[in-house]
Amino acid sequence: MSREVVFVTSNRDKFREAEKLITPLGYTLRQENPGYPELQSSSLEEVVSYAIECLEDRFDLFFLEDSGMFIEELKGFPGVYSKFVFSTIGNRGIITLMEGKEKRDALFRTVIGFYEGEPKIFKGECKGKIAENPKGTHGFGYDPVFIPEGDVRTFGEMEIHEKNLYSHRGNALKELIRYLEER
Ligand code: ITT
Repeated sequence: MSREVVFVTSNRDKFREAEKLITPLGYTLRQENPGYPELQSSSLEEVVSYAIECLEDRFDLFFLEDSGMFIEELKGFPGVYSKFVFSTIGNRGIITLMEGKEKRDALFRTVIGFYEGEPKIFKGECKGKIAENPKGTHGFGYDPVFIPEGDVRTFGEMEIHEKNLYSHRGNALKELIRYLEER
């Protein structure tokens, strides 16, 4: 059986993070970016399930994922709107929204949809805090403002392998890898 796995994503940084974890196991990871309709939904799981349905005729074995950052004091914002919020107010806007807030807890979530004849869902989370100021030049998106629990640095200050140790995506990918290894 082929050990090639397709990761459908427009995001090269996500791909690099996945590659770091998956290729040492002997799989080849290929990035595809065919574009698919993104459901407007309040659930990452629904977005992913719908996307899998849209693409299941295109690839034999693939996965995709949807991620979001949920800030406790902002009632879970930006959550499923993370992409729009990042492209509009960005990290500076997040820092401004957090001004004067004592509780800076936040949660990153990733939901992976994997398809090989049938869909499967894998999830990962990472608890952390919103930094007082953006820090670091690594990674992408909200990485410079998110400090994972167990460290004092933002994801933006970490190499990919370090981020993978803590991250929502790393945790979801580890679930996927466990499944791939056991099937
Ligand atoms: P896809 O093509 O895979 O959907 P995307 O970049 O559109 O890639 P998402 O919709 O999953 O990714 O992510 C929503 C936003 O959340 C995205 O624009 C990023 O800015 C941010 N984000 C997602 N994962 C992140 C991570 O690990 N670190 C920092 N920001 C992240």
